[in-house]
Amino acid sequence: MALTHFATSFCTLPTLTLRNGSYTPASSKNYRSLPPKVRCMVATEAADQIVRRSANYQTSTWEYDFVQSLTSKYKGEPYTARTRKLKAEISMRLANASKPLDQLELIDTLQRLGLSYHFGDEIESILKSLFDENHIQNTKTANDLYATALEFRLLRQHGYKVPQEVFNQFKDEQGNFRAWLHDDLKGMLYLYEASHLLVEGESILDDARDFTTKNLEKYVKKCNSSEYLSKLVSHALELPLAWRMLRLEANWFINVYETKTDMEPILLELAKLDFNMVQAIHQEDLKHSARWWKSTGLGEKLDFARDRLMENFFWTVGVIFEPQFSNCRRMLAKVNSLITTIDDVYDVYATLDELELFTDAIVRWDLNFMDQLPHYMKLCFLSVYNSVNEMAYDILKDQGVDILPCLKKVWAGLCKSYLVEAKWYYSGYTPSLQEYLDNAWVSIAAPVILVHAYFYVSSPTAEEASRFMEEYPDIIRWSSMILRLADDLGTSSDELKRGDVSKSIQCYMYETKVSEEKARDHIKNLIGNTWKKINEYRFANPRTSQTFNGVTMNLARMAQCMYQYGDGHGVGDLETKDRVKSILIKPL
Ligand code: LA6
Ligand code: MN
Ligand code: MN
Ligand code: MN
Repeated sequence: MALTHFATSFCTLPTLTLRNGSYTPASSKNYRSLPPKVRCMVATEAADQIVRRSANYQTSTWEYDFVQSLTSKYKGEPYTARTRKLKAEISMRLANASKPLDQLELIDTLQRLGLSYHFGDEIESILKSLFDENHIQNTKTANDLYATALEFRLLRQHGYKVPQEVFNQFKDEQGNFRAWLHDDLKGMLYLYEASHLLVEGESILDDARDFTTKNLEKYVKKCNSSEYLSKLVSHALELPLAWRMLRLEANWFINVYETKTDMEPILLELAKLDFNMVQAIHQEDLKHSARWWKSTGLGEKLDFARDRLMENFFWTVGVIFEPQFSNCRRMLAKVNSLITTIDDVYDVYATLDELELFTDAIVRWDLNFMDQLPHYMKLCFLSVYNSVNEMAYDILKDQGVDILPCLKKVWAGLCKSYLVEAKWYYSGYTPSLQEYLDNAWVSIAAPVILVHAYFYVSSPTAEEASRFMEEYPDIIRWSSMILRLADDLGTSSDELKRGDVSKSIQCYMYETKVSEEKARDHIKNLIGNTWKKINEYRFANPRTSQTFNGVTMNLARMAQCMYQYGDGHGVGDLETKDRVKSILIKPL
């Protein structure tokens, strides 16, 4: 649809106000042509004459009645009894395994099958003692790349920073990986996965990542793709384990594990049973969230905005899947739905004048400001206001901490960052990549999601809560950055077509004059570098807020999942539809 917008303020370039002061553009060269027609339009205040943009989003691909009809038999006895029995047997195996490698392999399989959360304490104590006795360096594993890489990865995944130098033994005098490793496919695969747990400056792991990627790619071209190991290799090359959404990965691996010749039936049985039982809980959370979404009426009344309850709920399962966190998923489904709707208000539908008013109302958090809003914005404002106040009330009631100031602040920050982008768009300004990212890690809404989640998963003491509210941990910024960059890779082509602010790829192209392909590679590299910062953060804070650190990493993983093949969030019938089916609808 043509981009046409009317507002009195368009004739002059607006002053761009950032949170900490006023912003004056560096030079006029960063102003491109203004959005089509904006400059030559005669301004009008009459709402019925405002021609607005449209993103032409499809309606939801999921029917409300279908969602409410979901049921699962995997509830209560005898399933819980059978799970208890299987879990006890596996615990015994973990404890009685005769050598560390057997224990490590079992831990790896349990993680991949999505079962390790049942054995958290046991796994933790096994890894801790291996780390404390410096097992990886004291064992003569010079000819066993697989065993070294497996132990290295598991220890690092659990926050133990074993030194990258353990891989020096696999290099020759010239510092190259030894020639015979080329034939060690399994070792190569495990080194590839291990190398993604690197931090900035770890050149041995950087080299290992390049070396294994190249060799595994060569192998994939000539292999028989139906073999177990080949399936793992192709899958790993698409995305490493460290970056994968946990439930989807568990679902995929259970199916592959079933085809493994020496698989263990007891593990397979528990994995399937547990997956289905967890799915039954997710279905109840989903139904609850869908009833709430319907009750807001936003999906029907705001036809310009994405009606994506299912996708919004799917994100919450990516962020935290464990059964005991239903409240967190239900809360996050609301937050995500509100964010998705309001993002479209800012990016697609509203005029700049309306956006100034809406931002003001949210910043002040004041019902008195509702009078001045157009009707559709009243709906948005009041649903955010009511939902967020209610969440703050829940935490006040259950945990005795008043988090409303913190929630108000993070929502205000989001709306201010949206407004910055809207002003950039209407003034035709293209920021530098850095200037864009300083705002865009906020405008992707991940800080809102993560700040809400913090209080629902961490149950902080009053003191911890106030420390958190004073200064958010850096990991929030890194996770948000990955969500932003992945989203830009998946959505910016369509966004720019319908009319939107330049995103990271376009800012970088404009700044450095490189091709789109080069710019995309640059953004993918930034994602890799940001993961290094996340890893660093975890090694520096290994035993604190583990659940919350997991949530932040899971949000980044979920982003790489949602935007793996394009806009999996906004375009409902891409890959997302099948993924949602396999995680939320179909039992194994
Ligand atoms: C992505 O859409 C979107 F709606 C978000 C709010 C980001 C993540 C959403 C969750 C987790 P879009 P923009 C619900 O690509 O405008 O329009 O920031 O986001 O690029
Ligand atoms: Mn948007
Ligand atoms: Mn936006
Ligand atoms: Mn986007």
